[in-house]
Amino acid sequence: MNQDQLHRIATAMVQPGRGILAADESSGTIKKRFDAIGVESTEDARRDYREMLFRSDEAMKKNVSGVILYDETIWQKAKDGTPLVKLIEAAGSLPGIKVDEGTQPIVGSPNELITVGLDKLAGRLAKYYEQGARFAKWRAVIDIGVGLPTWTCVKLNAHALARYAALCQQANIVPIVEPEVLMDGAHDIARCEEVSQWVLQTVFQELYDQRVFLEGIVLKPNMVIAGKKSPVQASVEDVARATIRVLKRTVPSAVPGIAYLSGGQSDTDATAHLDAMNRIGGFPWKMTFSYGRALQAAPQKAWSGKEANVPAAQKAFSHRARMNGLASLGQWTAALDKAG
Ligand code: 5MM
Repeated sequence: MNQDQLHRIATAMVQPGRGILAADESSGTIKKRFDAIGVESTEDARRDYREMLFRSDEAMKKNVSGVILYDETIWQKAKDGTPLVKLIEAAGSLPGIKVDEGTQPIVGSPNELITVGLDKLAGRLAKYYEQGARFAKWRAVIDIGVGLPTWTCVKLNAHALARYAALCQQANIVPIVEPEVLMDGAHDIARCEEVSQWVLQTVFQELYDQRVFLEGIVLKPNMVIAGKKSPVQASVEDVARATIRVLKRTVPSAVPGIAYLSGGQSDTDATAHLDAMNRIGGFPWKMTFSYGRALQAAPQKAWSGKEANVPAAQKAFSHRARMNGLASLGQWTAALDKAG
């Protein structure tokens, strides 16, 4: 393991003003996104769409530190034959790869999910490194509900995340550790805070037990937020304060940075929350974005599968990337966002 390299890459991923584009939708998820804009999800359409994003010079050069790819994309070539990975590198951004293989019901707690993909992971990581991947991502999904999550779910997922992280570092790949507490339920912000704290504390205990080099990871957590169906939604400041409080209680300061998922928040909510946290400040890590939906919803709509719409889609993507870049510095304003 090259600890210097791992630390350098992890630090570059969370450098000020930049964050991560999560473009690692698996085939089922990208089909859902394309269905919403009336585009058939063929291999070529997925390539055209992602090529459009990676050729968005302004966003990629100024605000995107890294891109999380799906297995299909890391081997794909642009229309002119350039590997998509090379487009990302040429923009000064780092290619990364989602290495989990989705989820399965937990034996003994079938309403909860365990993320799978550890078998043969070491071999896959070596191939991804050769192809240019310098970081990876593994997402654990934790649902809040009546009697959920169970300790079984929290413990199993934390163990798998740490095992994945250790294998990544052995391959000189920075692991993004993503334990996502879902915002799908009707729970209030206090319940999300309680569960997020439990999950993060368990994840860091497992990382410690498995001797993961903390200076060479990036944490990708949910923000502490009320469930979508909760009648009581917290203010931007309450979300920011609760999220910082939980992270301060659970995340060692050796970790270089935190790159949040957006989790189904609106584009501007995700930006406003990140901005509010960075305005509060007083924490030891960089805080930035690793958004999928909150970066891509606008460009997807603008693109709608038409070549003629590429400039408009790139403009929409660059705008969201710039707004989130500002939020990572605590310099975003709603007025700037509206001005487009
Ligand atoms: C882009 O979405 C990612 C892939 O999800 P699937 O494996 O279900 O296709 C997802 O893991 C993503 O990286 C994170 O959840 C963050 O994305 P959001 O949309 O929550 O910001």
